[in-house]
Amino acid sequence: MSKINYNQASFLLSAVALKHLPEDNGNEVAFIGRSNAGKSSAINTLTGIKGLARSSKTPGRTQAINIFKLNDNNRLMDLPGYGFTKAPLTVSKKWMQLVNDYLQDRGCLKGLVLIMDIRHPLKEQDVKLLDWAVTCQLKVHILLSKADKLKKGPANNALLQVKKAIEPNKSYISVQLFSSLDKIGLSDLQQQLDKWFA
Ligand SMILES: Nc1nc2c(ncn2[C@@H]2O[C@H](COP(=O)(O)OP(=O)(O)OP(=O)(O)O)[C@@H](O)[C@H]2O)c(=O)[nH]1
Ligand SMILES: [Mg+2]
Repeated sequence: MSKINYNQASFLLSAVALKHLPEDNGNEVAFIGRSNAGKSSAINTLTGIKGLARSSKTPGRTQAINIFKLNDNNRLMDLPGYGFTKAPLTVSKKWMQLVNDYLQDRGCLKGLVLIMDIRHPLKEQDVKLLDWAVTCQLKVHILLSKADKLKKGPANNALLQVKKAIEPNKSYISVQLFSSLDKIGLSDLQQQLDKWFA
């Protein structure tokens, strides 16, 4: 059983600038990853609230930091799809700058949930983010999303590949299968977040 009632989540606010964020206290967990990877869908599945975070077939739909309150202390952050250009966390667009600033400055950020489409894991941008997180000693829990798109064998193979890749940094990085459609891995995700919010 999960300690936090994720189904009591509610929309708090949408921030397009750091000054719009709530005070930097309590705990935040941020969902990050490439556009269309399934971040907003994962938040909807985690909370069991359809349409809480807006999901879309159009990549780049989430262009602000959308914040969901779990209770007075704990928040979920839906970050804009990462555009990751050449430099690790240097991006041209204003809203990507927002993500960078958020990641660098946020004291109450307890961990990142990195969402990667299981069919396209560990793209250059994801690897850069992971390297950066390890350098900062920030914990990352990876969801290999849309696991329903693969049969069991290939899905477990993909999981094994990613496990191998993160092995040297396993004190900071963990990984699991996930599907917002089939709810694969939902309780594992809740348990991970319970730890970060504890
Ligand atoms: N089959 C399947 N489709 C999924 C799953 N999760 C998300 N999708 C679909 O993938 C598309 C993108 O999902 P979103 O949750 O909007 O992705 P996002 O990462 O929030 O995208 P941006 O906000 O644009 O960065 C939508 O069409 C979803 O319905 C899943 O577990 N299985
Ligand atoms: Mg989204």
